[in-house]
Amino acid sequence: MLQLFRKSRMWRTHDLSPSYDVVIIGAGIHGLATAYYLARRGITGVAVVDRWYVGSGGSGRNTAIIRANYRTPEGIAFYDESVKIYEQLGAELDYNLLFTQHGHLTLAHTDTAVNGLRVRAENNTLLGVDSRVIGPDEIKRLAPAIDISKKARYPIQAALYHPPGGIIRHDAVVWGYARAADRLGVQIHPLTEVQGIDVENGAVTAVHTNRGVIRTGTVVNATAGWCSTISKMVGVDLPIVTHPLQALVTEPLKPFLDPVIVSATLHLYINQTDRGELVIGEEINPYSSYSSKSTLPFLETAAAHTLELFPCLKEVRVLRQWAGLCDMTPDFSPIIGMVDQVKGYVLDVGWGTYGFKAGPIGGKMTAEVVATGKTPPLIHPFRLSRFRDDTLVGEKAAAAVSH
Ligand code: PYC
Repeated sequence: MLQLFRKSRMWRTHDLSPSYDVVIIGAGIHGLATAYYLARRGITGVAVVDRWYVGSGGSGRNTAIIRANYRTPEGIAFYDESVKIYEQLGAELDYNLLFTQHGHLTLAHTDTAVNGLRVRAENNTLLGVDSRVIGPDEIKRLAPAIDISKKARYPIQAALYHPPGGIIRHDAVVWGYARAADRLGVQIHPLTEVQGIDVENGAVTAVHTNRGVIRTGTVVNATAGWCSTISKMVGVDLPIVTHPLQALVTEPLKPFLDPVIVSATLHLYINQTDRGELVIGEEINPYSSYSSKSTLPFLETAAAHTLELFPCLKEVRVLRQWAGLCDMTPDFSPIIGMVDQVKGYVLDVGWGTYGFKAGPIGGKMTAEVVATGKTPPLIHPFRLSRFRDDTLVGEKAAAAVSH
């Protein structure tokens, strides 16, 4: 009986202890993955706190696209490691993550866009990531429903084909990490809002929450949307502007679309889940805001752009829309690692529109930083001080959205 109970539960609830070795703020994929990889290293005095429920932020509000076909060598190497972890994560967490690698197509509708895809294909190939430029006939073979006719407003000229790309069930990834971290001894505390962080003599000493004060020497900021607010609590300013990103899901259809389709010209991305629904997204809202309300203008443009690529979908009904918050950095790359100003304060933030695909490697690297006090070479390019050193990692143009 006890065995049945233990198997069916996801994670336990706990009273808040007065102290932990590590406090991770944010129970999304990055925070939970960090906790899991810390626990795998034997560091279990870990609390993950979140102002709301597990996966309530960006982790539950994205389009769950997994890929490594980035533009910069730093980005390609980093996201490729994440894809490799995703490939065996379901087995490792013993959880069905519905990960399908049916390929990813970034469409180009102009000569300039084709040139951009060629650069990405070259960089990807040099770093061992499977990615190549293909023409309209091959695009049609991979996605038979797509309109490749010359009559289109923006006829499709080519695509970057990335066979390992795909989609995953985002909630399952979050729950899988949470359950595995819990089983290794991590405490997960939803409804625990951080209200202040004490810094004494240049080092973190305590976290104030609505449920009490926690003494700790290490705080990981793994939040999205609120990362600047949390960072201000320790006096560290982040070069981040927060924008909403909207998406929608349609009624389920019979399987007709294998690869993820992305169009930078139309600022559109579309994929079909294993449940048959189409998940469709557009560009970030063009203004900074903390609103997670979805809007009619988004629905109108997303529907119009979808029909430009897939006229056959004109009768399909939309089930729901949502919005998430994206923390955009000036170079469209994340900020990970320790900061010079405050000892014991670690960042895993600035994930813009690309945080979910990076969750496993982001968490693994953040755990390594916390456990060793050293910066692994893979994330050295993404340190906060790059904005001071002028060594930015420009990833804009690596997606259909601000990236
Ligand atoms: O980078 O693949 C991506 C992406 C899709 C939606 C937002 N970002």
